[in-house]
Amino acid sequence: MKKSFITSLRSVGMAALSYALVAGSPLAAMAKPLTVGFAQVGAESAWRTAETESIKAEGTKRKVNLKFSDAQGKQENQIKAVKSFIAQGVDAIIIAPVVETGWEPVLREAKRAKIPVVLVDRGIKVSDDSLYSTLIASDFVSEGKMAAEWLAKKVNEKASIVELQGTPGAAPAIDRKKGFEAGISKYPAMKIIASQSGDFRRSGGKEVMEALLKKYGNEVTAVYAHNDDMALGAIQAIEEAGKKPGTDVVVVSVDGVKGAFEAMVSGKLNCTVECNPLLGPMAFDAVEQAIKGEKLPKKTVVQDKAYDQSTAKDVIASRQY
Ligand code: GZL
Repeated sequence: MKKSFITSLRSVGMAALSYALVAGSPLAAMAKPLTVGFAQVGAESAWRTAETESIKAEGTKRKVNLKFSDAQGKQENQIKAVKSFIAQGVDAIIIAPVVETGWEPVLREAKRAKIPVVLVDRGIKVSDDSLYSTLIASDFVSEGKMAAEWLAKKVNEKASIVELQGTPGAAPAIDRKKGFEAGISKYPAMKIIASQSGDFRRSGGKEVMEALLKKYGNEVTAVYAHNDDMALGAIQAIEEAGKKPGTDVVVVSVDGVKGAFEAMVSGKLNCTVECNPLLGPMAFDAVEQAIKGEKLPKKTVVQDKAYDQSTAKDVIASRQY
C-alpha cells in the first residue's frame, strides 16, 4: 500500500510541476490561442474585400481569435475600434489605416498597453515610428510610375489625361499621384487635364468620369485611375457617352483585381498595375514576431507588376483575387 501511494503522489507532483512550468512560462503565451484585433478600412473595393478575406482566412488557419472591425471608410471608427481592442487586452492589433495622419494618440495608448501594432497596405505619418512594429505594403509611388511609363509607350508620349484619385489623405492616393506625375514629367505632351477623387469606389469613378466627359468631351484621350474599381466605373461612363473605352480613351489603373483582367480581355481596360492584397500570411508572421519581441523591418515592400491586354488572357485563370 505504502509503495503505490508514494508512486501516485510522485506522478501527481510531476503533473503539477509540468503544469507550473507551462502555465507561467513563455510557452504558455504560445500555447493559448492569440487574440488579435483587425481594424479594416471598409469594403469600398474588390481589392479591399480580397485583403479582408486573406487576413480572416489566415487568422482561421492559425487558430487566432480575430476581432474584426469594418470602419465604413471613417478614421474615427477605426480609432474607436483600436481603443476597444486595447480595452479588451488583445495580444496584437492589425490596422489598414484609412488615411496617413491622426494616429499618434491611439498608437501611444497601444504602446502604453504593450500591445504591438502591425500596419498593412497603407502607411502613416508619425513623429515616432516605434509606435508601430512594421508596415507591410506596396510601393505606391512605383505603381504610379509603372502606370505612367506604360501609358507613355501606348500613346506615343502624347495624351490629355483624366486622373481619378483615391480617398483624399490615403497613402495610396497621395503616392500613386506622386509617382504618376513624376513618370509623365519626362513627356511634355502628356498632360493631366483634370484630377478628382472617386474615393476608390466604382460609383465614384463613374460619376466623376461622367462629369469630366461632359466638360472636356473629345479632349480626353486617356484615364489614369488609382484603382480598378474606379476604372471600371469610368469605363461605364465612357461607353454611356458613346465612346469605346480602351480604344477612343486609353484606360490605365492599379490593383489587378479579377474585374480588371476581365475588362482587359474584353478590350475595355488597357493596363492594370498589380497591388497584391493577399497580405494575411505576412501580417500574421509579423504579429507572431512582434509578440515575441523580435525586431522587425519598418517596412516590407510587396512586389508589384504591370499587366496589359497582351498577357491578360493567359493569366486570368490563375488570378487569386
Ligand atoms: C492599396 C489599398 C487601396 C486599393 C484600393 O494598398 O489601400 O485601397 O488600391 C483600396 O482598391 O480601396
